[in-house]
Amino acid sequence: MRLRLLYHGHCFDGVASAAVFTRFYRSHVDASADVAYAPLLHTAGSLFDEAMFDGDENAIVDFKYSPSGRLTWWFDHHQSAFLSAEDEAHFRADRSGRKFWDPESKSCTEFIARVADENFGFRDDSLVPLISWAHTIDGAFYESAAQPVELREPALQLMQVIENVDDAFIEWVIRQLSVRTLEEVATGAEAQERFRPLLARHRETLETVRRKAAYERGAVTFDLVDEGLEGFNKFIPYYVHPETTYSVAVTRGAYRAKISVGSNPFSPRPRRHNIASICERYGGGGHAVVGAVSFRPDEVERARQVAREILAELREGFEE
Ligand SMILES: [Mn+2]
Repeated sequence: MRLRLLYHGHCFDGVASAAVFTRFYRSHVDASADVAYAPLLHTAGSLFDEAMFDGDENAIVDFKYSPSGRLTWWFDHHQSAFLSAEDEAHFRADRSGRKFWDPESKSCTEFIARVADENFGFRDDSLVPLISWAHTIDGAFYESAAQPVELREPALQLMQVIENVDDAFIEWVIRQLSVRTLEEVATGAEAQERFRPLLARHRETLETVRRKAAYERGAVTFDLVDEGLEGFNKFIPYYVHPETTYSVAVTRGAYRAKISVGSNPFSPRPRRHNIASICERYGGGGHAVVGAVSFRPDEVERARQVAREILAELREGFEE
């Protein structure tokens, strides 16, 4: 039997979900199943192509629902799991007992493990560290800003690898995690040799942000346009300025200029603004705690102006 398993690509929770589902499937459905993996990404336009569902069974984990009649298993925990009201109605009418959604779960990995245990009697205690790290990473339940910036734990090193390497290696990681422990895979030579150059690049970015970031009245800001740095670990601003409540950064990549607005989960002062609402006013969006506004790559000056306006709003009424 051939299982096609589609997972959220370049995401620790997506990879861990694929590994946990593989173990469950081999234990509960077919021990000798031939599993073919493929990543799914949030792209503009249609997300699914019927040809993706080419297995005898087809599963999606940690990604949006598809009403395809060929889809046999589905697990997701995202609030926005349905592309349309029709898709949601299709899911709610499903009686297969193999499609599951829980937007309250902090990670899809723990959701799959819970359903596999409660509904199908499957348990594998060697998966506990993988499930626990998926919860910490996907829910951003870090103990400090230092933890995701210093990347000392092997699980976080593997997260960095998963977010930055090609799909072929990610598939290798999933296959390993479906037969070995997280510790073995994360500390193994294959993952570590890929982690080292990523760590060097991450540390360079950290030093650049440290040099450029300026803190004033509850908000830190920096501009990485001239450095050509398109992205940064979102905890870096709170690591270099632990006193800040907010962070506002301007970056430019090949396809867009971007303002990233965030709030420090370890801030000494409470967040007083809904960041999504502010970003929406400028055509962007996000969540209450983090958001972004995108511009064309040639609109850097406009992006900088909007960033100044957002900063002024976040600093308004600041009290020492
Ligand atoms: Mn997830």
